[in-house]
Amino acid sequence: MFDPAVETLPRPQLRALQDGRARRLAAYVYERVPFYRQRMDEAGLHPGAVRGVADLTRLPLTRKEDLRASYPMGMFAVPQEQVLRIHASSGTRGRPTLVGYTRRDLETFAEVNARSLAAGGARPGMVFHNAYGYGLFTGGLGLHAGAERLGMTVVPASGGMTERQVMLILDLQPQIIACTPSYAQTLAEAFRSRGVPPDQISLEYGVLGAEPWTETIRQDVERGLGIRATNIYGLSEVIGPGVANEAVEEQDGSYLWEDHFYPEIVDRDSGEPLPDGEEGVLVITTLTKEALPLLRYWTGDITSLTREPGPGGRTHARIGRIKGRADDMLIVRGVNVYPTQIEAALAGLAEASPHYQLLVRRTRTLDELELRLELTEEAFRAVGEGVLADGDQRGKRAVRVLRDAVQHRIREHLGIAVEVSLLAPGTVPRSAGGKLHRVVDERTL
Ligand code: DLL
Repeated sequence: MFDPAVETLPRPQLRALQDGRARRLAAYVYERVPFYRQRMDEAGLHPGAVRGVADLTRLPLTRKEDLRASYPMGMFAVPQEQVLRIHASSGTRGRPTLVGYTRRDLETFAEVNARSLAAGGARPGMVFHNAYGYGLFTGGLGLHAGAERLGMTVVPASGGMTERQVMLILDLQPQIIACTPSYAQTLAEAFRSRGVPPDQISLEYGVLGAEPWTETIRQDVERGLGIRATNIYGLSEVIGPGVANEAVEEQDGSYLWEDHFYPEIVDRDSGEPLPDGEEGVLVITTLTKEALPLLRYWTGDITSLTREPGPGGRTHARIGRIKGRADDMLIVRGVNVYPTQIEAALAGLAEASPHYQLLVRRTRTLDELELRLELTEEAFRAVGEGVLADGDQRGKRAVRVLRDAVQHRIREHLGIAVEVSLLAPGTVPRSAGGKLHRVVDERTL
């Protein structure tokens, strides 16, 4: 552990720490952020009346629109001269959301990433290959700072230029890598096509996140790179990467560093708080941030939370895998579908590779969902080649059987019909370095 005293702090003490910080936060934002002063006045919550985090839950949620409305820096709590760095969220539509960091915020950013990396297997002295993008995106610089804080040798590879990344990894022999899970898949394929087997790749650990992924993808990259992978979570508005990460020896939920970030799970429709274990939207209050403190920020990410201490002694809450984003949920003929549910439905189907794309389109009034699923090399050799080369009847029958099996699984799991196209290995788009978008919703294009 990077900071055992804090990471294993007994829950009553952790709560007392949070309560003290919540009191200070309430006074801080009331004085410095007009948006929050107004909200607190409207809720009849004077800062002096805040005794702890529980009182803050009387305030309404803060949403991305609130940050957008005050673009670029209207919600900052410090003058620009005290802002040492700006990052931006990776919004695909319209203006990005800007976030700022004071000197102390940058220290916090480094600290939570050092903790997250250490939980993921990192140790001082290791070589760290950082393939998250450097720039306005928080991934590269955030993990960079964490790795330096921990005392590793950082290789700031950034995203993309896969051949150069492969060469750097072979030459510098890093023990740990950080990148998106989809880019880890791209790298694994690059090693495979160079004829480098996993046991000749020096990497031992992968700290992967920034996009939704599944156990199937975890197995794929663990086998392909010969690593053990943990699920790091974060978002720019809250700080960037390092809000939460799994412990590599557990791989059972990501510890959310509660001395800095207070989590709640709320109902996606009503916004009402939900009990531990129930699935809803993660809402976070930043307890220590100076430049851009956020109270009850709606992350949009669907997950559940447990406060049961982990087997390794860490006491902070753990979040489960992010199932998807509340606003990315597909509604297909009235049925709610998260892409990760499709993956879950296919888990264990030997012929299915972890590479797929989902296309949603509307023909006249009906929504149609097409799953374009890549076959594994073995399945392709066994059933696919004949058909995709447009010949062989036996191949065709075998493909039909397989397609039916996929459709059946999806109907069983999700209750919807889906059109299935089986594709040859290597044909579905791969990550070129950053986040991969597996869903193409033609209805919104
Ligand atoms: O993606 C920060 C980050 C960088 C996290 C590197 C982890 C590693 P944004 O670009 O603002 O920040 O995007 C944040 O990405 O709200 C989630 O929807 C998604 N996301 C982040 N981590 C995970 C994860 C960074 N482990 C948005 N699993 C979040 C699923 C994730 N989704």
